[in-house]
Amino acid sequence: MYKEKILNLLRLSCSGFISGEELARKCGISRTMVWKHIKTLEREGFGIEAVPSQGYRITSVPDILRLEDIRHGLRTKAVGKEIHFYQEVTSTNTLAMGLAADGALEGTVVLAETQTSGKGRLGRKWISPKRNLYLSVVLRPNIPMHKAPLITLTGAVAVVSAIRTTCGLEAGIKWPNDILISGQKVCGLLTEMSAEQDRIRHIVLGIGLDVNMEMGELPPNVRSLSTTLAAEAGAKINRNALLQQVLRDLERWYQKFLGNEGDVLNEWKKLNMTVGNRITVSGAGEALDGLAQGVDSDGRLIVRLDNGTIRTLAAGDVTIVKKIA
Ligand code: BT5
Repeated sequence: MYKEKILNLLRLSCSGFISGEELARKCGISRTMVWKHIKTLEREGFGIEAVPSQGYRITSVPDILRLEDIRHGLRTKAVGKEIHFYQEVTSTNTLAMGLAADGALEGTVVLAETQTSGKGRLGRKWISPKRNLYLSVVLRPNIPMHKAPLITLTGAVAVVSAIRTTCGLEAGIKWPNDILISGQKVCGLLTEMSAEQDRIRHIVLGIGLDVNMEMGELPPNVRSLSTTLAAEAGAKINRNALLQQVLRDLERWYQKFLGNEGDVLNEWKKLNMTVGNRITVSGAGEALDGLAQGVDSDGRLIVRLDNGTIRTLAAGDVTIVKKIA
């Protein structure tokens, strides 16, 4: 508790330096205790400069996820109120599905530094090196099952918004679940649900966001199609701040979705990079070639095939063959 207070005071200090005496007074502890907490912070990876007669100041923060930093100033009502944080899990989605089945509250988050069996769609793998973001959020929307794909679209809109706010980068959405920057994948979303008849019990929205890893940590075939926020921004990203923004934007867009799903669809249409282009869709039976015409009110992709037939697809892997201005 004192360690966190000292950290906050160091961060807030406008002159850069804050004396050991002032830290001790503000925390109501001895200067020796202040010194001990400073040493602990250094062991956790904070760079702290100590200058006689001036005091302490932070010179660098470690690239670690810290619950205290994520919770501090988060100000959401539900999303991220409860966060289960692990250094390593099999898959945050698998854990979140288990928690949800056991009655976890809406907005509960499972967060991990790394995953040993990160999941993509259709049994594919999500490679999960450290220094990225892997999280899953439990949601309990009162919607019919056929509307569930809209949760993926809502998540994508929220993540794009958070990327813009935190990193100043423009990202786009490739239907149904990819977020791209400069045409390269930077994030994948995986929505899983439990339902009985047409009633949704719970949905887990999983988000894998490539942030600060080295590109060399991905195998060449995946690397050639991907990027990271740090690579695009040209600087390391503060993952705690980014995650906070993802949680805030998710809550905001999820509430909009519950109020009027049309708001989410309109925003999604502005951000999407699929509609209006010639595409090939695979993974949904035979490969289809055609023009992506739009998405319907359930988030399904409407494709006009070359023979003029209209197909509405609930799932698939899209390759953009030709951009039509
Ligand atoms: C996805 O599947 O894009 C959904 C990924 C969801 C991952 C999150 S992480 C937190 C939560 N817990 C989980 O277990 N999963 C979710 P899909 O569209 O099927 O894309 C999978 C493909 O993306 C793979 O076959 C690779 O080609 C590629 N890929 C794998 N790891 C990647 C990475 N780290 N960055 C970019 N592309 C990757």
